[in-house]
Amino acid sequence: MALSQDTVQALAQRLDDCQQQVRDTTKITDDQPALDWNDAYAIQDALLARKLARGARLVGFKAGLTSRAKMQQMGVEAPVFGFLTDDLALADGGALRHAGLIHPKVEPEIAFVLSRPLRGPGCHVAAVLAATAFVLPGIEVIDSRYRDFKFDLKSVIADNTSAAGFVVGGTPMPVAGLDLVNAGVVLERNGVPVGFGAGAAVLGHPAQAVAELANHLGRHGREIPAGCVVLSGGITEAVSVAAGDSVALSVQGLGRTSLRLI
Ligand code: 0L1
Ligand code: MG
Repeated sequence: MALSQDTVQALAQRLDDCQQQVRDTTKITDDQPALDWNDAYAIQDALLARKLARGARLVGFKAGLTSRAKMQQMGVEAPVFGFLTDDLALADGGALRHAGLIHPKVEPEIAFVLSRPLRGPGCHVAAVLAATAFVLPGIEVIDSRYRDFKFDLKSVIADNTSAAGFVVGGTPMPVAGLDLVNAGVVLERNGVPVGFGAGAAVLGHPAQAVAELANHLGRHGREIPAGCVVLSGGITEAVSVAAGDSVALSVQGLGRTSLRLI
């Protein structure tokens, strides 16, 4: 690691304050160009520790930047991983205050819920499918704390990969018999389709993103616990949303979920 513990804590506080006070900041690598990958995840861990200390519960994980569309949109080339706490979870059809967010966007995703823990290294698609209780449609709300969504990979990892909210719904389905590669996905904003894709957009198979998450956590001696929700990554580019918008996601074979911005 290149940063001291004090600097890691100070950067976590800066990002946490931005989220709580609904204001943006410049990317942290501008001030800390030596920041390395371990520092980036250490800042994310410190952010999680701050939230847990306030009473939040860890309920899942997310993979981000897992599709070519997202990688091109953000000008990066590798997936990133973050955490989901209970304060980010919305009820299906639920409402999120736009004024509590900086510049939110939504992403259509396939969510996995595990029946048993998964631990890397060596995790692969078949192991993920064998450990999956069910999959269901998920809409992720992202809200980078960085000005104009301008960041590099290390800065976005520190910022918990822009996580700001999520909803899952539809029909939870066991994976046996499902074709998650060819499953069609339609994202609607105010009833108008704004994003189309298929599961294959996520690393060829959305379970691949879950396997890479398990391998990432495994490198740090951790696992994905049973019962956790895992968002496998945006299938299309992220779509900006404004107050008053409603967003719905349909995934072939898995039904529909939605949220509103108020
Ligand atoms: O979930 C995601 O793909 C977001 C990863 C972070 C980059 C972004 O803010 O779009
Ligand atoms: Mg996402």
